[in-house]
Parts: sequence; C-alpha cells; structure tokens
Amino acid sequence: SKLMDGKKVLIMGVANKRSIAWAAAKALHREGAELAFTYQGERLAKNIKQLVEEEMPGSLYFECDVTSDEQITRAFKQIEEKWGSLDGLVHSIAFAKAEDLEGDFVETSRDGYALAQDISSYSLIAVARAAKDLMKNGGSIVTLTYMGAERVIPNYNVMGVAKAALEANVKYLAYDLGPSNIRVNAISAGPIRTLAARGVKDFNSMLHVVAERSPLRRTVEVEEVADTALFLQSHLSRGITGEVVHVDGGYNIMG
Ligand code: 0WD
Repeated sequence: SKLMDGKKVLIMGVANKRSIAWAAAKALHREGAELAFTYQGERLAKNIKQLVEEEMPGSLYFECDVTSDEQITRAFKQIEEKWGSLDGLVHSIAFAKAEDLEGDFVETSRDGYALAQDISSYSLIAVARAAKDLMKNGGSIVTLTYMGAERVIPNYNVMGVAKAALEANVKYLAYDLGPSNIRVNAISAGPIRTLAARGVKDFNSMLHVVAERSPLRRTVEVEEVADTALFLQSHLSRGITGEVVHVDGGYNIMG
C-alpha cells in the first residue's frame, strides 16, 4: 500500500510543469493520492488540461482566481459535488507587481501592498475556510513561503512582508483548525527557477549565494520541496502543525 492511498488532495497554483505545485502533485500522485487542481484563469486552462491529461488522467481541474470569493466558493462546491470530502490542500500561490519586486521597499504603493497581501497571504485564510467544511476526517493544509519573511532579502520587498503575514496566518489557522484535526504548515523553500521566480530581480545571484554558503553547498531541487509537501500531507507528520519547515539546504541557519 502507498502513503496517500484513499486521500483526496486539492492542489492550487500550478502555472506550468516547473511550478512547485506540479512537483508536489507528482509526489502525491506517486504515493496514490487522488488529485484536483485549480488554476488562475483561462490563460492557464490549456496548460493544466494538457499536463493533467498527459500525466494524471482522471484528476479534476477547475478555475479559481483566489482574489474572487465567488470563484473560491464555486471551486469548492465543484469539489464537494465530485468528492464529497477533502483530505489535503496545497496552496502554492503568490503574486506581486514587478515594480514592487525591485528597488526601494519604501516606495511600495498602497495598491501594490494590498494586492500582494490579498493574493499571497489572505488567500490562505479564504481557502482554509472553504476547505474546513469538506475536511470531515481531519486534514492537512500546506503553503509555500520564503526566508524573505524572516529577514531582509534585497528586492524581495513587498513579497517578504506578505510571506511574514502568511507565516502568521499559518499559526492562527493551526490554532483555529486544530480541534477539527486539520493541520496547517508552511514549507520555506530555497530559491528554485520557476515562473514566479523570474519576477524577482537578481534571482540568479540568490541561487549562487545559496549554492556557495548553505550547509549542503548547493541549491535545492523542486523534488525535495515536493517530498516535504508529501510528508506534511501524510500521516507521518500527524503531530506537526503551525510549523514552518525550511527546505533550503540549511541556508537559513547561516549568519
Ligand atoms: O524560488 C521559488 N520559486 C520559491 C517559491 C521559493 C520559496 C517559495 N516560493 C513560493 C512562491 O512564493 C509561491 O507561493 O512557492 C509558491 C509557488 O511558486 P512557484 O512554483 O515558484 O511559481 P509559479 O509556478 O509561477 O506558481 C505561482 C502561481 C502563479 O503563477 P504566475 O507566475 O502565473 O503568477 O500562483 C498562481 C499562478 O498560477 N497565482 C494565482 N492563483 C490563483 N489566483 C493567482 C490568483 N490570483 N495569482 C497567482
């Protein structure tokens, strides 16, 4: 038998095959989970349809832009109709305007700040609320964060502040949902070349610094992040909630 046999997991945030969410889906699929996907908009519908039908036929997929309460409600209604219940949720979504991911943080606009918080931080609360009624036998919610929440990473700027809020959300949600045996955790991943990473100025030099200075003397592979997502989704992590697990080759311990 496999680690995730009989478990139903919703994956939010696949943009393409390089997405961390897609790697997490592959790890969960390998271990027998049934999967559903939500994607941001019509722009991504073709990508998702193709990926799912080629590699995970039978998986469900629905549109869900997390800035829209209506779309969140509709997506979870569709999941309820198809599945009746849910065991896991992987939230792998973030966004900030390009102009807010470089230069002086002090120049962050009110709009840019609100947008980054809405998509990258508030959305976890919104989807946790929608998921909790479906997680009738308990569940596991996993989100993706970055060390820019804990310390200043030049250019990460407004996203660092959004990730700090996201990590606080993880703790408050873990407390709220604990009595329902729903666990809420974050993975703080080291830098990985994805679509979202392309938006961060000087991303390549971040990769170099990690490869040079981290205890493992290398950057992390997306599969390593995915296997941690699998662990946090599985019964192996049943005693862990409200935690931020660093999957960064140990980089965060360095002074
Ligand atoms: O180095 C990295 N790549 C790291 C990423 C290090 C540490 C953490 N992370 C985080 C990101 O901040 C994000 O929370 O991992 C998560 C996944 O990011 P990713 O896999 O690196 O990037 P990507 O494949 O682009 O997936 C993020 C997706 C969006 O992609 P684009 O690039 O098209 O914006 O988040 C989704 C979208 O698919 N997304 C939304 N989904 C629903 N509604 C929305 C939205 N409004 N906005 C963005």
